[in-house]
Amino acid sequence: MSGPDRRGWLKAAGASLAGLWLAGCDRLNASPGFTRLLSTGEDLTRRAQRLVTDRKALAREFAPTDISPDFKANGSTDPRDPEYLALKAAGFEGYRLVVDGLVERPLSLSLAELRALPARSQITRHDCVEGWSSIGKWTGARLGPLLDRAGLKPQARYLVFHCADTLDPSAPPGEGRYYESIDLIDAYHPQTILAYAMNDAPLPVKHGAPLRLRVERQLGYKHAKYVMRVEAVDDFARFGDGKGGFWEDRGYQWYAGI
Ligand SMILES: Nc1nc2c(c(=O)[nH]1)N[C@H]1C(S)=C(S)[C@@H](COP(=O)(O)O)O[C@H]1N2
Ligand SMILES: [Mo]
Repeated sequence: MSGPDRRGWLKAAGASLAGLWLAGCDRLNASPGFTRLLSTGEDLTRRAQRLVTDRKALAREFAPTDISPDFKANGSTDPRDPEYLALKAAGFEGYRLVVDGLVERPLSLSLAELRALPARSQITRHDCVEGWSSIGKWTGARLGPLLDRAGLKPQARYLVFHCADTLDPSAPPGEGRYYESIDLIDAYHPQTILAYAMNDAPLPVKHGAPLRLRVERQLGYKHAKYVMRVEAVDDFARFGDGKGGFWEDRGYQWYAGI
């Protein structure tokens, strides 16, 4: 806002609105200060609303004909961790998604139970920080209703996704596992799902079988594959190096909005 404009606004704002009201609508409308007051108020409201609603806007969705014939796989594509190999060998029969931490009712869900939850399908573009993009169709359980089933405690602020794969082989045994975290705005975004299907087929191993996160308003590294456990926390400082994710601990931004 320029200097004179700002002074005009302050003057108008300082004037008694009751007095202006009594002066009559015609004169009000004719008053440049009042018109300015209204439009400035509108500007501010619009800008404040954008700050809130931008995080809630939907990611673009595409048509079936846009689906990439060869969706690239990245990072871990064939985990060698023994627990994962055992689950895979049994066709993920024994797989359970654990939902715990700051929840009223911890959950342990089979794939059949996950498939029975409120679901969503979407055709979206995956953007990797490395500069490539692919379009795919994802189907999965909506994270919001799943969290409601577990009942988040009031202190819960983030969700930490614990994955089955070790991506950093140089890390000490038991460390170097992939993990990620998101806040509750993204958790309750309508396109945030735990996907068990890709392009109308069960999720392939290279894309995160049996379950991976889709958090469509953020870059690829936020989309945790091989998700074993969702933990509700008040703070993610105690995980890994404390930055909220495998790649965040190695310098990437925690919030990777697109
Ligand atoms: N568990 C796990 N999740 C992961 C990764 C990983 O290595 N391990 N790589 C991330 C990165 S950088 C990208 S771009 C996407 C790749 O998903 P895709 O293999 O389905 O393309 O997964 C993300 N999630
Ligand atoms: Mo990525």
